[in-house]
Amino acid sequence: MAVFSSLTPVFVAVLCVIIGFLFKSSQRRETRSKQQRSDQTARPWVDEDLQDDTETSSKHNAVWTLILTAPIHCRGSTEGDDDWIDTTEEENLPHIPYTPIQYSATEMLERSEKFYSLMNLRRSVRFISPEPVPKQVIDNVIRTAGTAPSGGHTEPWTFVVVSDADVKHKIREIIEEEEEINYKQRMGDKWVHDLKKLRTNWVKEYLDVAPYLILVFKQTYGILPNGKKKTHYYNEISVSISCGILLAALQNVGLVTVTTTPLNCGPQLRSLLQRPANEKLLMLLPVGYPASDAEVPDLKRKDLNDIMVTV
Ligand code: IYR
Repeated sequence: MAVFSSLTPVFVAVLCVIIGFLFKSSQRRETRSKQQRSDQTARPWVDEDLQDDTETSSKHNAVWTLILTAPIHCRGSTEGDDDWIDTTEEENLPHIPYTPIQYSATEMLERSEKFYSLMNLRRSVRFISPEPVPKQVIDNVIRTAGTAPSGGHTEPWTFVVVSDADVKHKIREIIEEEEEINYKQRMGDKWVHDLKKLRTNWVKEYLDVAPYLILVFKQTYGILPNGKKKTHYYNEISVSISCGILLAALQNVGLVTVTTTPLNCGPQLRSLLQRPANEKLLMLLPVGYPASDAEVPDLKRKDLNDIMVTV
């Protein structure tokens, strides 16, 4: 009895520690589930592209099934670093003199004005003519897009050019089905209301009509001929820059497009086009001449003073 009563303060102390621990961890659980609930309300839809690491199954891509697919930022601990190269293959890349293009100040001014006037005529056009466009022009605008700078010169882009009517129609079906859900559920009232003035909806006739659809994929990592993966630094911004150059190249030849980023369509389109798991759809551009009755919203651009700060 004496031993028991002398141990009582110890028991009480241990009990307090256990109760304290249980209380703390139940608080942590509560905070986590509150956080999850608020995340869900803040983000009502999930872009499936983020979880899309499934391999395409064609013979052409059979080799991909042997390769682990998660991009570097979400690799799990079970994946081996052996799949990745740790140095670049071109450590001794020679450097050569840069050949500058030189213009006089007058020429520069003239060219800057001309180029601005040309680009200022660019509009997102949703009414595209079915009139055929020379394929070589498309080849050249894509070559031009491929001149974009990229992180570590990794050139992390794939431009899929679709002219086949059946494939275009399948693309339309995929996009319209998802876009209907986007407009009715995922985007929310405010977003849909904000777009009202642009007169857009989920019906995308241009996907059948435009002679070409260019689907721009960002390669989240590269795969070398020996199967090793290569980090594609800044792949999203690199491919976005190449899209900007592509838009300028299209404008330069008098073709029109509308920049579209179909929400939640990436995985289905990637699978339809048999692209590997390291490629994620970034942008879809229907390309052609403008329809003769094409209309665009009468938008104004911000003044120079509203977009430029000079220090
Ligand atoms: N992707 C949809 C919705 C859309 C979103 C924005 I932001 C636009 O500027 C225009 C449309 C669509 O293409 O209809």
